[in-house]
Amino acid sequence: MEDFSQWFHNILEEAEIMDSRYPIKGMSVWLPKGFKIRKHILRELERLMDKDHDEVLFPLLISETELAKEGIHVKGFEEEVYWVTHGGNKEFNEKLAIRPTSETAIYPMFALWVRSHIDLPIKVYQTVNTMRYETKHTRPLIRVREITTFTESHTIHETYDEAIEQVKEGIAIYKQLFDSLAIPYLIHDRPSWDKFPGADYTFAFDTLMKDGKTLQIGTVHNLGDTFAKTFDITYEAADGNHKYPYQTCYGLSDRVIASLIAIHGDEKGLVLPPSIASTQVTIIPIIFKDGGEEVLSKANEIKDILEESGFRVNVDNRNIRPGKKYYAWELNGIPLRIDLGPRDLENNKMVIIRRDTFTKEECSLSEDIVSILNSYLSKINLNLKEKAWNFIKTRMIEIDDLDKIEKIVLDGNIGLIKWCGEDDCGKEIEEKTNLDILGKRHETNGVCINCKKEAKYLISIAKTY
Ligand code: A5A
Ligand code: MG
Ligand code: ZN
Repeated sequence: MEDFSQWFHNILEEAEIMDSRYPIKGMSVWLPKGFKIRKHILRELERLMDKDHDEVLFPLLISETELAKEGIHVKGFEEEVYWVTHGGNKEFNEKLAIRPTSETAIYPMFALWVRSHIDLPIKVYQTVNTMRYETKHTRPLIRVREITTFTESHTIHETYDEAIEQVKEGIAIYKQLFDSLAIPYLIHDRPSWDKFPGADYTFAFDTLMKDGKTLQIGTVHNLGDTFAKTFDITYEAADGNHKYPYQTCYGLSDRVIASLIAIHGDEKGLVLPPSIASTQVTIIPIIFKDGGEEVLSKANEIKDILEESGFRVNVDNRNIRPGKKYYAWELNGIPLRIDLGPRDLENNKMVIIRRDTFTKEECSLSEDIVSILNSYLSKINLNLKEKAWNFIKTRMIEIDDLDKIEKIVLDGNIGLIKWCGEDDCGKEIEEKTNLDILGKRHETNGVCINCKKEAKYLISIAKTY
């Protein structure tokens, strides 16, 4: 892709996903087509979350006292907080923070809710907007100052082991979500200097944009008992002792939607995975002067059959040229198009066109249309997944010479290097290469690429958004 940034900007506008002309930096408007994509993704995420979490909704504002309680946490966010200082003309005695994330909104309430071990575990999530005064270059969906689709989970457990397990469950849920969206990801154990402020450790999901820069699309944190101690959350254990519980939190944002659009889209527009396409099949009746009614009624008949089996179908019977309809189908990324004209009817067939490959195939109208179209949708899903995973896999390159890292990564790759595990050495690698360490992938041996001491981990290094 020549210029990914420009392409991304254009597609949001042309496919009517977002209007980024809103007159405040870092904030955009969701347009109907974009909102539908958002809705289908959220629906899938909620389906996964609801299996083992309860949905809640906390207030937008956090008192300064609560926000300031956890020292490391507030330090991590202090430059990014939006403050509400006035009610009308009256200045507040205590200013109020607009949540940059909700630990300090939720945990004072956890302190009230948690009494006994029988109250645990608690697993809640909410989808809200949060605000972060980002100073890096903002881009719609990718780095915004108002995150409009922040799905954050917060859990609380009796033991540290349970928190460790919950982190694994959070990772498993996000894997299922990304798999259903055909978004490839690498999971990294974040370096200690870049973990979530207040967490014991952080796992991040990273994906690769077409310009070779990685995007962090989700994080899962083990908070240990740090916040429990700060917010005085205690429970009475079975033995009658009062103890601090252990917590985790994990979150996703608009970036999931950004990566879905960016990874599957092409020069012609969006390419939506069938699972979240609000229209999965569009039927285009090719109507000339004669025989129009018959074609249209057949198109509607096919639509009814498909809808009955759960497909999301549309008959594009607008009074415009077929070429314009094809163009809209391409731009909007509808997985399948069915062309149906009088000739086709005579021959008892229809033509099926795939958005991902543009392959055209004829299909007899006497066949089992439902199972044929189902198999098309699975093929599309599989193809999108394979293409996207191949892209990221071919761009992971092992490097053993520090001097070569920067060039190889700036050519659009993710570098895999060996590291000793020492913070100072890791930060030095970042400085020398001008890149970011994404985190550990797994343990290894050999020598550290920088200090030449014994290596402990294979880590990824990349140019990040
Ligand atoms: N409470 C925890 C879950 C939390 O806030 N974690 S986090 O700070 O890592 O944010 C969760 C995810 O939100 C990140 O992994 C990233 O994908 C996304 N995110 C963070 N800042 C963002 C921004 N300014 N614009 C868009 N997405 C952002
Ligand atoms: Mg850094
Ligand atoms: Zn080293």
